[in-house]
Amino acid sequence: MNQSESVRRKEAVGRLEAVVGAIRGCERFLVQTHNNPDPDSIACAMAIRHLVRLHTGKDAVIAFGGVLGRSENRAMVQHLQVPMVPGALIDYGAYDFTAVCDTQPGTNFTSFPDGFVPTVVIDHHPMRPETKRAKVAIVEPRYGATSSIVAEMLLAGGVAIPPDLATALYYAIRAETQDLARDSGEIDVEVYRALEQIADRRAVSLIEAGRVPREYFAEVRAAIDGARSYGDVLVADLGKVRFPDIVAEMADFLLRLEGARWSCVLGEYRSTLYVSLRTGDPDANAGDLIRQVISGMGSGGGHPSMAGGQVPLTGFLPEEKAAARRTFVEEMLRRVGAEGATAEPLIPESEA
Ligand SMILES: [Mn+2]
Repeated sequence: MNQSESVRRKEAVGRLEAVVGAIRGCERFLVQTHNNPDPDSIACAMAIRHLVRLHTGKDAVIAFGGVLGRSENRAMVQHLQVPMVPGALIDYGAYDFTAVCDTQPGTNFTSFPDGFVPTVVIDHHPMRPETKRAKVAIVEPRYGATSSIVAEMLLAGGVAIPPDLATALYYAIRAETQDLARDSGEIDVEVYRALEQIADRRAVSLIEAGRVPREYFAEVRAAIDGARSYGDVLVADLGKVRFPDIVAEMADFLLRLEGARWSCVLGEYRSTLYVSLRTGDPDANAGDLIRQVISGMGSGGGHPSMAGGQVPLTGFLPEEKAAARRTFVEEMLRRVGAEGATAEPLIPESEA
């Protein structure tokens, strides 16, 4: 082990001790994912729940906001038997320990009541001022996944990782970083390799092959039919969607187009406009870009190559909703230098 490795290991053990210290002496435990939870958020919540059980013998409730939409995520929860409770059913005042995973307070991206201060925050997005009020704040934007942060803590502290938890963390890092290809670093690779030894690879393949309903294909078609290229920027508005995660999924899908530098997908779900940005440009920063574009409209953030945001549309007339969508797209195109480019359908009429 070289010097920087041993420093890192000490830091990871320190984080573990801080979380365990916060757990000790508490009675009622709640772990919160972000809204419309993804594998990274779910796996991190499972890890905290595991630590709670290990140190107190008690069970922690895992709460989530929004919907568990994407088929892979539903398959993950089903195969790994993760008990998840809708945030609307939670009395947040009834817990003396709360942890939030893969997001931070003040993001509008959890089912926490306004101004709620969790005991522990674990996240890999840029630090937010509200997070400083938490007793334990572990915010490490250098990590490709929040699951890498917790997995490193468990591994460094010699905590045995049961196969279901290892599978969840492994799958989470895999999904979040597109198999270590996106926004990931040395530590992600290291913990991924370690988890690979314990994870149930068959369960991973079952999760990845999660079945989708017929409507899913209609949404894929809407993305393809609606996609317009503005030079090397691809934009698709899905209109109303069955669940919000499809917006991010289609942004990944469309970025596969040869020569595309950016993809941007919009979709409306329950009076909220969801937007996702992806880029393959190593000099660009999708997270910074979305924050600039969405400021004054809603909230958003993310990582160098992937980012997302929400714009509340409650009470908007149809034309006001259309104007919000247009403003977002125009401002985004302007900031990536594609203003004035003519819109071309992804598939020309003659081939459709
Ligand atoms: Mn994440």
